[in-house]
Amino acid sequence: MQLKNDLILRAARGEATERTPVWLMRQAGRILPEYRAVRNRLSGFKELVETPELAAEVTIQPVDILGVDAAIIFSDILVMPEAMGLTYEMVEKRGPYFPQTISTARDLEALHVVEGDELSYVYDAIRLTKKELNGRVPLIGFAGAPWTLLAYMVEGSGSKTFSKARRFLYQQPETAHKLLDMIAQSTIVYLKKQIEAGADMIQLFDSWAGILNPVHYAQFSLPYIEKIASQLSGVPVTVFAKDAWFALKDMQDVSCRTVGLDWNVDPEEARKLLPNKTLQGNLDPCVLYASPETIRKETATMLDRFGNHPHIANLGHGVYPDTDPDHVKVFIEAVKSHKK
Ligand code: 1CP
Repeated sequence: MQLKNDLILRAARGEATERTPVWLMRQAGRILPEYRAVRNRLSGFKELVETPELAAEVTIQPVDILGVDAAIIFSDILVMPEAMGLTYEMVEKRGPYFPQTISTARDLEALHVVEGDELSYVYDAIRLTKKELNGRVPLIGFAGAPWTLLAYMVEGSGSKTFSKARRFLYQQPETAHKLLDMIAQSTIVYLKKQIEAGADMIQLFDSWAGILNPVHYAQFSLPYIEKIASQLSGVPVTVFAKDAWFALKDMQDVSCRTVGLDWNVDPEEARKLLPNKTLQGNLDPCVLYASPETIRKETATMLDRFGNHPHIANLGHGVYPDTDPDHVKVFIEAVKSHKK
């Protein structure tokens, strides 16, 4: 299937593009009333994730409604722990919850490295979405980075500090490495199958990168990201490690094409540290609460700071749930009409 709009793929490969491509992290489930309408008909989040027809529908909504240059498959990073044997629940208005957690080496006995079919509902959703997109824009597949998934598997839910998960690294480093390796192996299988099903691009979310100290990040996160990224071929890979400004320079050596930046990173600094990578980001999601005039001004300033460096415009993290979709459209239009 020939893509009608492949701007984001060309930017990811470092090629010059006529304009900067744009999409938003978490574009497919947080802000659109059209999403809420689908979601409210269902028993819960998991029904949506596990029903390919519905997942495809909400994946495509932001393409139709917001005009983004890529779709991201509607799923969650937590489907992976579940496929390995640790079930999650999604509690309304509170977030994920794991009835069982990992706290000792023995707990790993209940887990297995996935063979792939555990997550066939994701590949079915990708195949269906590709068909329905009919080449309009590329489709991004994704997974959580091993450290971020371990954090949820040990902690059992979201947390401000993830102190149980960090404590685990100090008290049981060998078990942590064993678990990280199981997650990495599972993720390689999973992402290869996403690519086979039609994902045009892959993003790894290391959402809790920034709570590790630099030494732990180099020991417990980066090697597993590299292990995954180096095994994926044929499509460009993006690594988004939130708040890991201290590891930016190390990303130069990771086998990915694009590095995602949060809004704490100075684009000009990132350009110097990562001369051979495409950069993605990094507008503060709170800019979208401002007036249209301010959104246009801030977006132009951000784009100018990336200059001629290969760039994919995005926010510095997921769009916040109470953002006005009309303000998101102002951001997208501002990127599209910007003169390089
Ligand atoms: O039904 C609902 O509306 C529940 C809210 C929701 C949604 C829409 C959750 C619960 N997950 C999702 C979908 C989701 N999650 C997508 C799909 C598409 C999209 O929204 O565009 C993606 C890419 C994710 C990825 C994800 N899930 C991350 C990484 C990205 C990031 O924001 O840092 C993380 C950390 C999660 C865990 C998760 N899932 C849901 C919540 C509330 C959370 C965060 C919990 C916490 O704060 O620890």
